[in-house]
Amino acid sequence: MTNKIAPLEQLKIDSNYLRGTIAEGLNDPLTGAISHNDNLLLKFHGSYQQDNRDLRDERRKQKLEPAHSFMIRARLPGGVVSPEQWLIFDQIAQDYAEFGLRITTRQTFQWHGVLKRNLKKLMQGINQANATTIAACGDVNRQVVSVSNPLLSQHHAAVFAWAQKISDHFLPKTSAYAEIWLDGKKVEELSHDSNEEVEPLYGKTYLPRKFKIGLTIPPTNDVDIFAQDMGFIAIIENDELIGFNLTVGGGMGATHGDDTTYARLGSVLGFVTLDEVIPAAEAVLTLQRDHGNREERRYARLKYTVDRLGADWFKEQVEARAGITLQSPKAWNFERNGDQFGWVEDHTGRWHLGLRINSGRVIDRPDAPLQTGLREIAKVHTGHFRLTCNQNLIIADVASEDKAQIDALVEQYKLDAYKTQSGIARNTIACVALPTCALAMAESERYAPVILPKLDALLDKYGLLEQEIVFRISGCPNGCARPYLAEIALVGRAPGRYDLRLGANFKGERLNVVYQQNIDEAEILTHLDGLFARYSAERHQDEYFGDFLLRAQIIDQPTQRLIPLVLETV
Ligand code: SRM
Ligand code: SF4
Repeated sequence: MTNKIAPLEQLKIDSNYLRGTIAEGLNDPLTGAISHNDNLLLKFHGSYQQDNRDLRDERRKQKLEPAHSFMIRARLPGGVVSPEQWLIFDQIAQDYAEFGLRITTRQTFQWHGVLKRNLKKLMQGINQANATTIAACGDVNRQVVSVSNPLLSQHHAAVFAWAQKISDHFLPKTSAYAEIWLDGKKVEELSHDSNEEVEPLYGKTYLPRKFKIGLTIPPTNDVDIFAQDMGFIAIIENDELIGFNLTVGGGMGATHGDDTTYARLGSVLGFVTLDEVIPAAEAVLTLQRDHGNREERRYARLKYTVDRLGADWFKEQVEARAGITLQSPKAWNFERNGDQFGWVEDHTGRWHLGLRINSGRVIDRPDAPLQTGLREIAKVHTGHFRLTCNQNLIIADVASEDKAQIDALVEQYKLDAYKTQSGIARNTIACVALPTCALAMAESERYAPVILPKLDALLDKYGLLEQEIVFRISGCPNGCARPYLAEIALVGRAPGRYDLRLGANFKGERLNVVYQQNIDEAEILTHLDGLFARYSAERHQDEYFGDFLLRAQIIDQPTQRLIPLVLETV
């Protein structure tokens, strides 16, 4: 193993706990941008510098600097938002952002297109809503996601409380955030000032790479538990939450043409009791802190650490660090990784309304003024909102007598798209991609409304319009829409060209495989036309599309790669 660390590692060391020169850069009026290094550090504060890629060429021709702006991501554990918070988030979107509010695939909000001069005001708005953006991005534990399905009653609340607790436990402690964004006002948990003690858990170099945690309650897998670095599958016995199955090493990101990078399903390490949750979680996170690859960021995620050192070794180390013995995993059964829509009543008689928000974009369009509609609902709603990992929304905790009022607003503002959408449309996720994402190779969010009607037409031909099919589009192989867990996925290669991947299962427990590489829309539709025809004619009763493709041997059994080919760091 060489001792050469990745440049970002040195930057973290030199940054004085994530300060860098961000504050100075924000005050520089000569440019709408900040420096490259500050941009890398800014991620830890929950923001990315971007530029509008639609305008790039034109501005280059005019010898102007790119149209720089910032994306800001909130940290909202479990995706829970109060009506008061909603109204503040909506107001800052109107005041400072360009593309409305965006519900992400990790059940939080992003604001895009924020100019440098407005960045601090937007951050302060989020903090006024009693939320934060710290560690929403960067090499730290990110937004902790938690099951959204409100039918899961009292266990739902208990699991959400665990999500909150885990999120708080792993929050960075540096006071840099308060200094830069809140004018030095130090919120309690960020108030350490002794240098050695600033980050007791993370230290100066934080984690080697991003780290993601999720919790869910079977039969719902709406968080895609096997895509998380660390996952907790709730185990309920005799109507009581007794603990969790612990998973480690899930992740989606890969690079086209590089087999040493790959999507991986989390491995189930064992069962932990409630007392063991925090010690076990801390053991996993610190193992990754100490053993993750800090030389080559490509291999720095926990999934590569687990594969490099072995799941058995990893399990022993978790036990040793946490001072526990992991029990054998308990049985679980998932049914779906998508959302369900419409009203459902919970065990206390309160109601929850699942609404489909296409690609999570809450914005006023001529045919559907969603942002206005949700603002009007937030003004009268007395419960809360729940963002889902499928980019959708639940208006949660509604009294029977208030349902009619919510229904009327939903209808007035065209928030009831789910009622007329096909089974595939209701189960679609598309990542942001163009114009804001710097890494996009092809369209995604803007392509979903183009391809979906064409897929609907094919499905209709074969009487499959109501069939639920998980469909996901990512503008590049980083996989922000978790495409490798979709029955049908498009992964961008170049403008208008995608890999067509097929055959994950409906419950998010199997990866799909590449069916065709680098094809255009006409080819995508031709392939799917033939496959839908066969599915319609040959499927077994209640058989999902992904399962059919595997049974009919149209695709090969996906293999879970265990050891990356080139890794010489141990
Ligand atoms: Fe992501 C990078 C958007 C969920 C894997 N992701 C990015 C960036 C920040 C691009 C960049 O680095 O410049 C994208 C910003 C686009 C924009 O304009 O907003 C971006 N990721 C998103 C969001 C907004 C997609 C969405 O449509 O909702 C999601 C925000 C989640 C959140 O609220 O925290 C989002 N990203 C995911 C997920 C899904 C998940 O976590 O469940 C994944 C796959 C799971 C995983 O992490 O393995 C994901 N994003 C990546 C990767 C690949 C990481 C890897 O291990 O290789 C990158 C690139 C990177 O980190 O270098 C990336
Ligand atoms: Fe951008 Fe790629 Fe993520 Fe889509 S999958 S948001 S294109 S990084």
